[in-house]
Parts: sequence; C-alpha cells; structure tokens
Amino acid sequence: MRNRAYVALGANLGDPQAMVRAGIAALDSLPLTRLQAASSLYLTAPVGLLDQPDFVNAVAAVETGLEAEALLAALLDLEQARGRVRSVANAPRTLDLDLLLYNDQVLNSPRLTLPHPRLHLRAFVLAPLAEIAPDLQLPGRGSLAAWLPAVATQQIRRLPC
Ligand code: PH2
Ligand code: MG
Ligand code: MG
Repeated sequence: MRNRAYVALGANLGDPQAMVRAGIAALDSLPLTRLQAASSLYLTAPVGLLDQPDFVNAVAAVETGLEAEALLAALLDLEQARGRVRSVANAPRTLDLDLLLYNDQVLNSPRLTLPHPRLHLRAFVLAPLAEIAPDLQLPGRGSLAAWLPAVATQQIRRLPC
C-alpha cells in the first residue's frame, strides 16, 4: 500500500458537484487503494477553452498499492464508467480524473507525465492541493506554496461543504 498519490477531479456537465463527490468516493473503492484526504469543492472559471460552463474541482490524496501507470488506467476506467465521452482536448466533461503526483516520482512515459505538467500553473489544482497538503514539495519545482501567488488572478471560489 505505501504509495501516496494525489488526484485532481473536475466536472462541468450534468450535476458537477454530485459527480465530483461521487468521484472522490469511488477512489476509495479502487483496488488496493484507500482515500486519505479530500479537499473542499471549488467553483472555477474554465482555463484554456473559455466558452464552456464553470467547473467544479477538487483534489484527493490516496494511499495505493497500484503502480502509477496502473493507477492511471484505473482512473481512466472510472471516467468512462461515469459517462465521459472524449471529443476535442479541453472539451466539457462529466468527470476528469488527473493523476497529479505519485510519491516523488518524475516520469515522462508516452501515457503519463509526473508531476502533472500543468499542475503548478492552475489555481483550480493548486488551491485544493494546498488545502490538504500545505507543505507539499513538487518534485523538480520547489514548494507548492511558492506557486500560489502566480495563479492568484485565476477565478476560483471554495464552495460551502
Ligand atoms: N480542466 C481542463 C481545462 N480547463 N478549467 C477548469 N477551471 N477546471 C478544469 O478542471 C479544467 C479547466 C482540462 O482537463
Ligand atoms: Mg484535466
Ligand atoms: Mg484528464
């Protein structure tokens, strides 16, 4: 079990709050995997493709016996089970599950890049991550806290529990 991974959740179709909550709960039912912590939910303005509904985002920490690529495959299965249809990049989605960090692993494989290549540029990832792991170090990129000021202008609002 001993591996610690962080997963970003995002949704902006259907009932995104319910979808993100269900996604968090589903992480605990993956093989060899236990949910350790989950952030609040955040309402966030879209980044990238702007002409789409606001997102609900959150971050969860899990402890897992799955290797990083096996965990990624399990996350993609969960997306599919929740009705994700892939069209163009950054299109609206019922549920997006991104593997952010896996221990302090640095990896560039065809399927998986660790740390997630854009995590330090996105308030919708950094803020919920800072909520559950304020002292986190990002492998190769210094402390999470040091990246927060750079994304302060991105619109994000913590939702009441
Ligand atoms: N995900 C994207 C692109 N843009 N913007 C917000 N606010 N939240 C997301 O989860 C998000 C996004 C690609 O996965
Ligand atoms: Mg994503
Ligand atoms: Mg994704």
